[in-house]
Amino acid sequence: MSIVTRGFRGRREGADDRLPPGQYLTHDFPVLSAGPTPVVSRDEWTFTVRSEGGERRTWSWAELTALPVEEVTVDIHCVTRWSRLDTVWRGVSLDALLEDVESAADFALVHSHGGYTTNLPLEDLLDGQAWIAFEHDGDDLSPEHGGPARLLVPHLYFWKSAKWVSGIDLLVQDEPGFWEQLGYHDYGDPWREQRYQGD
Ligand SMILES: Nc1nc2c(c(=O)[nH]1)N[C@H]1C(S)=C(S)[C@@H](COP(=O)(O)O)O[C@H]1N2
Ligand SMILES: [Mo]
Repeated sequence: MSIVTRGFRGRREGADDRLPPGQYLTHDFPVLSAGPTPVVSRDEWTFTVRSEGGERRTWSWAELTALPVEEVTVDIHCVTRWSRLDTVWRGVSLDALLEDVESAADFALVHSHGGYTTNLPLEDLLDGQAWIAFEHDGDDLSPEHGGPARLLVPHLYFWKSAKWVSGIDLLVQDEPGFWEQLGYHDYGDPWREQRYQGD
């Protein structure tokens, strides 16, 4: 006789614990872009932070890659329900970039070549939570995945990880980005399933 009680199955280690509600696991790397892939070379690439007072700080490719480069292994979750585990990236943390930017702003609006935008609280870009990433799984980031460089903010739904990132505006007041204006959640925490406004 076997007595199987649901409560005694124990906690399974592995993928199940790492999948937020409503997500499924995928091993390929889907491309999700709201428009055509902009062509930006490393030579012409720049990244500009504009503070709430209008002060600007711009980094060239050489200046970006002269900063400490970190390798991170993270899980990513798209609002269309696919998740990938243990994706490997190399890039520069936003902590390093924002270190000597003076700001009292609470919000950030991220801009991309091609016009895409997305918003998030500034604190979600800090403390080792966000990177400007330019390598993925050991290769230069391909154009369709956001190369030369994209934002990587893995703790929020992946639409916050702006591809072809060109800059960040630091704002006193929150401003919705591209998907956020179209009804997606302002914050987008996958573990709280914040897909749409009101979730
Ligand atoms: N510039 C830009 N960034 C973007 C998008 C986009 O359309 N344009 N799509 C977002 C969405 S919805 C997702 S899920 C991820 C997809 O990244 P991937 O194409 O590398 O999988 O990029 C995000 N960043
Ligand atoms: Mo997405």
